[in-house]
Amino acid sequence: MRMIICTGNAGKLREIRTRLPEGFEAITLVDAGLPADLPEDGDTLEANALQKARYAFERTELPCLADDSGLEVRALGGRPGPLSARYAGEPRDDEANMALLLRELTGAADRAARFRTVLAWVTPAEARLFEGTVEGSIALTRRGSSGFGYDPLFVPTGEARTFAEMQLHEKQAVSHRARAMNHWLAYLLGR
Ligand code: ITT
Repeated sequence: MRMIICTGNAGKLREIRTRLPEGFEAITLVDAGLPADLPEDGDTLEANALQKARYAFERTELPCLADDSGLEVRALGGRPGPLSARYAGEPRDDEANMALLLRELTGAADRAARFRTVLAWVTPAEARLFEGTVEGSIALTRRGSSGFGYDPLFVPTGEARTFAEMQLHEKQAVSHRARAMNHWLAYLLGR
């Protein structure tokens, strides 16, 4: 099946690509002649994921998979959530986002957080959403150099290491994105 992975984020692209089964030919937004940074002006991960997948589908008529993800920190009332990419403002900057998060949690006893991914799958036949979450906590300092985004700060429950201290396959065993992909794949392959 030829499809588009509707993300401009190289880290997401890699994680999604490595989980695609045989027979899937996934092209990028740029391969499809579309902008890498698609509009996302919704208030929720669901709205943003659908907006990105629909944008690409309406212009290509190819099956489109889009991912919107957010970090929900309990002591911050669920922020930054859908605003995770631009938490510290424009231009988007992972380092500035992590610095702001550490600043906001200075002295916080409760560092619990959850990563959530919503995948939108839009085809000529349907539009569907699939969700995956992972519970964890925010480390006191950045640790590790693999992964992307907030990975140096996110420690999944039951682990001592951050996602950025893990190998890709270890992150994929528990991550929000991998779990959302499991639901998508079960739906697609189980039919
Ligand atoms: P697209 O919209 O092009 O897919 P994006 O980076 O804008 O890419 P989001 O709007 O979903 O994606 O932004 C989510 C933010 O959370 C952004 O800063 C990401 O780098 C970060 N993020 C998403 N998944 C992550 C993960 O698995 N580990 C660490 N950070 C992640």
